[in-house]
Amino acid sequence: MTETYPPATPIWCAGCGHFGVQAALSGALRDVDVPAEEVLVLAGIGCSGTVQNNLGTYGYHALHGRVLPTATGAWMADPELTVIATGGDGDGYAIGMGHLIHTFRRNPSFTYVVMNNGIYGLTKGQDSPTREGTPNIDSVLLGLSVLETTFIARGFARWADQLNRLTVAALAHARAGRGFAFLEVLSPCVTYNDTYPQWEKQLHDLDTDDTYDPSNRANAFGRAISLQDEGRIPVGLIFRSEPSAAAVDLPNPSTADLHPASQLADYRQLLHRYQT
Ligand SMILES: Cc1ncc(C[n+]2csc(CCOP(=O)(O)OP(=O)(O)O)c2C)c(N)n1
Ligand code: SF4
Ligand SMILES: [Mg+2]
Repeated sequence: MTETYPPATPIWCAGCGHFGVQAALSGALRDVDVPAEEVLVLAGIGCSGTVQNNLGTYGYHALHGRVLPTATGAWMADPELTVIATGGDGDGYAIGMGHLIHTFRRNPSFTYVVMNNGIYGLTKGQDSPTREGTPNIDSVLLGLSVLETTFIARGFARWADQLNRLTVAALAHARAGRGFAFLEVLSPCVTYNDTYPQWEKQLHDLDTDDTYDPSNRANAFGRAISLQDEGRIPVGLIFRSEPSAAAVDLPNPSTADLHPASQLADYRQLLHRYQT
């Protein structure tokens, strides 16, 4: 018999942007109509990382910075599972940054939602690599620069309608096997770095811009850079394409023979060297 648990109550401060991300994820899971038992939400370490307790799906709290390799393994073991990796900017863009670049490159079909608040919220507000006023990283630009990427979007925790649409679009992209759906959410920390007022002034909504074509990588890159130069932050569906023919072909352990006789023979030979 399987024991089930009700979703936990969020432990975030009142007003934390992560509530908006949780609402968008719950709404998107209802919209794509996938049963909770076919969904695995993984999370990194941080205030953001507790989101996987609250959704009523399978959950996994990964080691700090290691949510992407863990999610990649889960998706490879069962490509039918709806896999959603989540986490903070500290988890994903500092200790986990190496994994982000290689996940962009490998383009596995799962969703990654990063809650960016410019700081390490859980450990009381140290600078993360996206903190304004420090030499900071823009992971949207980084994703656009890796030619295998197929889905890049950015939302804002307070713009619920757009965030719901982007979350549904990300899940649909990954569930259709079109690759890695990367969604960064600007998700302010009201306690240590309240960026709501500042970000609201800086946002530029590409979804309502008729001149913008999200299928053109070069234009997307150019537009993101020019907006950055103007002190603006692009939000919306920034880039979406089909996987390239040169996409990395990942081995699939769920369909591979894990016990081929030749490997066993090699292994025995190896062991024998240590016995003699
Ligand atoms: C290996 C390891 N190093 C450091 C920590 C301490 N730590 C806990 S949360 C965190 C960063 C959280 O920041 P972020 O991912 O941005 O999430 P937020 O709390 O801002 O949502 C750190 C460094 C840890 N738990 N494990
Ligand atoms: S400390 Fe900041 S990130 Fe953490 S729950 Fe509170 S508002 Fe959210
Ligand atoms: Mg953070």
